[in-house]
Amino acid sequence: MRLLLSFCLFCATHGGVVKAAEVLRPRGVPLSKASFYDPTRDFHCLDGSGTIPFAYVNDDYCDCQDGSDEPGTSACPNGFFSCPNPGHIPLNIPSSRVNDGICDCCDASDEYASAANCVDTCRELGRAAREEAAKQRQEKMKGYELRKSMIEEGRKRKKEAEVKIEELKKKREEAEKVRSEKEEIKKIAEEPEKEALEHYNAIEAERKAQREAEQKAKDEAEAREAFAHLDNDGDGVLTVTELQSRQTFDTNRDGEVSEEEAKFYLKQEESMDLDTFISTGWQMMRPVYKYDRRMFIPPTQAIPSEGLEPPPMQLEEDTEVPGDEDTELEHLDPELDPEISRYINSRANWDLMSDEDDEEEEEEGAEEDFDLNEDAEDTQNEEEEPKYDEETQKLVDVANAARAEYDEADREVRDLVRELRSLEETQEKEYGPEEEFRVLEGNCYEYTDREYIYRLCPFDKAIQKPKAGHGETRLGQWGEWSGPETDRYSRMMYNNGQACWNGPTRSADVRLTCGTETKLMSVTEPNRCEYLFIMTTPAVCSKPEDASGDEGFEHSHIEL
Ligand code: MAN
Repeated sequence: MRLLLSFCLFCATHGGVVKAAEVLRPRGVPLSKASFYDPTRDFHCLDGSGTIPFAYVNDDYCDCQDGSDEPGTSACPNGFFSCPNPGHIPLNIPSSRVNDGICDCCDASDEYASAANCVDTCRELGRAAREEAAKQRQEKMKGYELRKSMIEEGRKRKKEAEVKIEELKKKREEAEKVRSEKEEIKKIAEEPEKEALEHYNAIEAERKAQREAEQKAKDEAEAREAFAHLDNDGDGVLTVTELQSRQTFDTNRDGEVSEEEAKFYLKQEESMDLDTFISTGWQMMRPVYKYDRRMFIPPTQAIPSEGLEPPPMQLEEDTEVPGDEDTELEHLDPELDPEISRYINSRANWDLMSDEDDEEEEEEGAEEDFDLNEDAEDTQNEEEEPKYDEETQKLVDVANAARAEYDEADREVRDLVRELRSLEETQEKEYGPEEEFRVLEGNCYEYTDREYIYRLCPFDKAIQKPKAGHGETRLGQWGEWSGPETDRYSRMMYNNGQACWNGPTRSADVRLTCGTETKLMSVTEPNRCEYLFIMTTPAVCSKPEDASGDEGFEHSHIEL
């Protein structure tokens, strides 16, 4: 049985189409192994497990451990059958599929003894495959051509940047020179200015001290006068009773000055002597006293806030206080004088604090808080504003102009330094072995999935943005080329992105494949906060291999 089958198989194939250039081999043997099957010699199992007469090859009995003696039958469970597939690409299938009733080979060679009625479709399939391969080859070629122009453009930009750097360095040098000159001019202008200001400030300080002394004397005289006015019995001491005799101190406007109201102004004491009155008491009483005497003068000194309570409410303009002959109300019309107007408002505010029923006044006063300290500061600021004499002003103006020119020159240098640094940083980046990736810098590419918009700006950053809502998540900054040693420029790594909650900082791995367009094809997140970008770009297209070998399939494989 074994011999017969072997012989018949040999005979059957031997009768097939044979051409001079074709290699004869038993059924199921791939071209690459044809030389091991020589019908004139014994067959050596390919794994060295034994030697058998050649007639045992394809006799439907498994002799070799690796199944190499039965390439054309299903006798060995671990063997392989090679479909010659003339007109298309040869294919290896497990030998268990031989004659199993299913067409695996397009040339129907795997079903030579079954009832499957397989039809040879290799020529059509081969044609379609060749057409597809040609198309892909063309695309690759186009990509390769584009890559060449990217290289050209990249090299051009590199040169331009080099030239620009040289230019900027020169400009920076010149700008630094100008800045030094301006600095010198500034120093020269500031010298006399400094001297003049020192001198001027000394005079000013002296004048100010004099003014203050005069003001102090004036205030004191005013305080003495008021004290004399309030000290009914002229005994040199203000008492509760004396203050109670003045409507001025009727804080709650109930028609009389209570002991409590009077004591407020006496700092909770029974009486106050002239010295205490001058140093502190007058400051408290002055606003109400002045107002009621219609001699409002805006306060110039801060009143200690400690114990400051609402002053009296008596606002009627026609209130007559005995001895109020010296009225100056005419030039203190609240309509015309903002200070007095503010003071009146403040009175209204104090009214509010002591009389919550008075709603009308509440509205008026709520807008503004009267702050005597603030007032005092305002006055001080006004006083401090330097106004120079003509000579000093001239020197200040010259120095200001010199300072402005120096600042301008300094800004110029700093701008140039910044521009230079950014260009030099660019030059330090690696744009591929032939500068082919340089043109990608400055562009950004987007990919949108169900939830996010991803943006990749090569050599800069990778970003994730939710489609709904706003705010961006930084997935990474340009890091390095990270492809394998043999293909380093096939992967880019962007790292140090935003920290992932309870995880690592985000990072993006960008895989580059050949395409006629630079385009993001997909973005996924295979591990939490680790993103995988697939991008096509002509920059990685290599020259397609010669396609002439494609036609060779048709006559490459003939069975024995
Ligand atoms: C955001 C996005 C996601 C990421 C989670 C991690 O929702 O950046 O891609 O997986 O944060 O918490």
